[in-house]
Amino acid sequence: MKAVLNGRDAQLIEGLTRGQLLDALRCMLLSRKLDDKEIQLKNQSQIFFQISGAGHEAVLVAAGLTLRSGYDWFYPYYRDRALCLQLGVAPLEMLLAAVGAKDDPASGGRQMPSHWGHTKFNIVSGSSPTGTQVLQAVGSAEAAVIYSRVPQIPDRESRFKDDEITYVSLGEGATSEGEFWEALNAACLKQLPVLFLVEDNGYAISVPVEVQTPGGDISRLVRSFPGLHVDSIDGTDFFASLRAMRDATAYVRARKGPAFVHARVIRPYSHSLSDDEKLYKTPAEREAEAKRDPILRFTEFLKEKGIATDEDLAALTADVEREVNDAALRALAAPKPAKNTAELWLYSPDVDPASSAFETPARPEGKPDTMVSAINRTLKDEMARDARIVIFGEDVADVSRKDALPIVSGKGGVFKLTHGLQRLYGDDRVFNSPIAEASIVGRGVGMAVRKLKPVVEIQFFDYIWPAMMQIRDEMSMMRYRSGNTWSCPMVIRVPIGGYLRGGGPYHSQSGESIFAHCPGIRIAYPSTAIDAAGLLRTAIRCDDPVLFLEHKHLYRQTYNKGEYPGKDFMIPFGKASLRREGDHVLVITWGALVQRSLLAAQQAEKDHFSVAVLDLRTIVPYDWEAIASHVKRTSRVVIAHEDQVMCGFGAELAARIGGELFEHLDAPVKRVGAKNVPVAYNPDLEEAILPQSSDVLKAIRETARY
Ligand SMILES: Cc1ncc(C[n+]2csc(CCOP(=O)(O)OP(=O)(O)O)c2C)c(N)n1
Repeated sequence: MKAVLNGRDAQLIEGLTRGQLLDALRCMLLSRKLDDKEIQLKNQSQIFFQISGAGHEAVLVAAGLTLRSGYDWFYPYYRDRALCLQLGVAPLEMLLAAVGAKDDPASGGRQMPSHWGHTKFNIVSGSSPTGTQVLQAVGSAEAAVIYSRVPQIPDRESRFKDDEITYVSLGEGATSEGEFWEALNAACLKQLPVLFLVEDNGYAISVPVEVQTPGGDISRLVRSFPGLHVDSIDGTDFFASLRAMRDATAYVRARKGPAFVHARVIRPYSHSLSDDEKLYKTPAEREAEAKRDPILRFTEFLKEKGIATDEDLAALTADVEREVNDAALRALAAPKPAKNTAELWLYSPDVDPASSAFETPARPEGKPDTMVSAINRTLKDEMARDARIVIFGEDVADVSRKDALPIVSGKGGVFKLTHGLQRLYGDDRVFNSPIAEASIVGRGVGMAVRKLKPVVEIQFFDYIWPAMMQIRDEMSMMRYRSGNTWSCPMVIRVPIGGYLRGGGPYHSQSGESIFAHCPGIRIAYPSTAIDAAGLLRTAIRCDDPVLFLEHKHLYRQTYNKGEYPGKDFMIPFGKASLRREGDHVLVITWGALVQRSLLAAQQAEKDHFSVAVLDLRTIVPYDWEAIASHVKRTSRVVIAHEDQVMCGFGAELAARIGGELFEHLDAPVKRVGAKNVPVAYNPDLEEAILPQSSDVLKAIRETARY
């Protein structure tokens, strides 16, 4: 701000100087002109997608003026071009995204334009599902609180600010997503420093707000959330927006709780260039909308107040057009990503969990103990080593009501895997979450982006599905879609599988192949206590998202017990373990089928068939080298897993063995797995549905005799 203001320069409006007001207008114009330029380029087939921020500019510039770039954290919606400009993203950078350029800072040509991302300004990579960003923003806000409360984290000062805010925006349509409500729930439960901005342009593609929201007013619905600051404004009015943003940010910065601003805006252009709004909006409606155009309103205001003349405005517009045209020319000439880079950055390029760095010797201690004990001890030791590790999920804490902690022994998970961790490490690092699986994973993603190390628990594999969007579209893709600028290394521990005699369809499910089909996730599936310890430590110390599958039936068996292998023991991913030597048939297996295959192999020996049993231990990556070398030796293969045969992971292995090792085979590859039905409750039915040792034995015999 100028020290001495003269004449019209002296007029301060809402605390803004003439120069600041003209800058605000410039940003709005720049945003609109960039949209117009992209529309032109799309019509010329020079770019491949366009979605505009038109009509949203006033509230977004107001947000940008209020929030702090590179200090606060941002999860912007795809309409937030004006905000991102205000935060410092250059027009050229936006157009680099539009042309899919190699140097597009948001994604390196991997994600559609207007899916913002910029590490310099704390703008976290955006995806396309409407609503997933909201839970991640809550996780980001939660990370700030955790950093502030856990002094043991060595570099925490550089990772958070005491009064920072995480901003997240979404459309009114996206508030219909369940994840939005899970996010509000979590934010209000913990009074987190998050600012929700709903940009309500009245339509979600062609669906009007009254079909999304009962009563057509989202702010009315959220007013009863305790501690939530709620404001409802005309988001086409720059000054109303500025006041609302200032109030909301002051509330959040003062750590009074989360804030919610509902801004009614317009959408003067169609939803995207793939849409034609004339098909569902009447001409009268479109005309009424045009009259509320925020740029028009702001310009009129500046003229009325004598802040800008027509000449000033013409000069400003010409200047913006020049900037946009120059940027477009440069973007069109920018290098594109080379085709041979298409597979880069699925995983960390720096830390390879399959490498020898993760092969450390066991230093066994104590008596042989169960898989439960091995996992619990590994978590304990890892939490002591790395204060960034946070554990949350349903029932994972010892006790949420802290007063009871000295009196009761604590829950620590329905299978007791996390027992005692809260007592040791406190409830900032180990805590219960609401029953909301998307929330568990989505918040984990937000925390991992902020460089905490979430090790979350989904209580049963059967209930992982609400989190599927966060797993498949977010956790697995964060690194890839952002061109390796953002990542979310975290661990999801999940009890899986059946053989419970009474588990029924909803406590017995398998389904690792579904997740193996999501590029970007590692999957571990140990069958012994020692492997569980070694693989879990690798999962925690590596730099990728890991799905860690723990078989419930294997938790407390005696046959897979082991001595705790020490606090630095790791097993690299993608290294199978040969559980039994054999020359005639190879059984490839994992999880609960390892023991069943070993029993079958013992039986087969009575028929003089020598059977090798190979435990894969990790599904992604899997040990192709070991498979190939044993197949070449035995020439006969059985693949045995608990999951259904139909589309089970065995299908992938069988196809690859058939495709790449055909000349080494003396028999067709046989698969053993569950029948293609859910796992029924009645133990006899369960036995008939899940693969048994006798099924593996039959397959071994048929393969050996083929
Ligand atoms: C989970 C999900 N479902 C559907 C879509 C397809 N889709 C993209 S934008 C959109 C409408 C979103 O409306 P709203 O949140 O009101 O934002 P607006 O586009 O109006 O700004 C839909 C249905 C999507 N991207 N994600």
